[in-house]
Amino acid sequence: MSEDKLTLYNWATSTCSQKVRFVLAEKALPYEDYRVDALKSEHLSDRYLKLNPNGVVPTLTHGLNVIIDSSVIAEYLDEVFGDVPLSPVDAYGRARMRAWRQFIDEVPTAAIRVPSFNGYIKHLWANKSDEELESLNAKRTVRKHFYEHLGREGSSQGEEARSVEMLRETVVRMDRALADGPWMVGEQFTLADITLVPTLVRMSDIGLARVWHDLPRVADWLARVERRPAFSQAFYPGSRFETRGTHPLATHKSQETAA
Ligand SMILES: N[C@@H](CCC(=O)N[C@@H](CS)C(=O)NCC(=O)O)C(=O)O
Repeated sequence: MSEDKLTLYNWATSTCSQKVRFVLAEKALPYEDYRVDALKSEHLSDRYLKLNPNGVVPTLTHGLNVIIDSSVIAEYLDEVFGDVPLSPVDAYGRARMRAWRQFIDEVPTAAIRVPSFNGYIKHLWANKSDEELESLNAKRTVRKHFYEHLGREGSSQGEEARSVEMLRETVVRMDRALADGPWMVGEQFTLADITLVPTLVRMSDIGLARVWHDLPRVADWLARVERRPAFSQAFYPGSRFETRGTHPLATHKSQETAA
């Protein structure tokens, strides 16, 4: 194995994977795009769990190094491949960027799972027997109780409403920050912007763009993000829930990608 080779274990529609693919594309880094087969629960296989004990995508390998957690991967890539910097040079700027990362990981990233699961993912469970579901859950590590709670029915309407409330809180904060833009922490396009993109794209794809209907700065930010060349590389055809005729969890063979 080449010492410097980058491999991203991911799947097309995973928001956390989209974040890392966006970083790789901004930096024009070539990597092997290993598509984990979600429909076969490859992320819960013994082999994958050795790489990522959380049983989630993405995972990055860089030579022999294994890096997990999309925000950590994003920062790792920015530190190691600094030619196209995605973090402010000053400590205060970096602190503001990281405060966004913390908020995004805790609030909207968790919130968006609820309508995503209810609307698009739970139908995958319909044809599985109770035994199959139980044996899948038995292999889960950090997500075991989350999926046990969702069961076959998904979240209640109340939980869904609370998630939308948290997504609204997110875009209101974005709007405030963008008043001093053009980007989330000022002049520079940073990881704070990239970390928000998959959530807003997912919201847009599942009919939640109305949540920012009165916040034109957020709409304008998203339009500018979508015009960046990295956007279409991270969100290639088949990687969005809106893509008609393509299964949301469609997977393809592992392939070499020049990001
Ligand atoms: N904190 C992790 C979360 C990753 C995560 O939740 N990945 C989802 C896809 S976006 C996943 O693999 N889910 C698998 C499952 O729920 O079974 C990260 O940021 O990488």
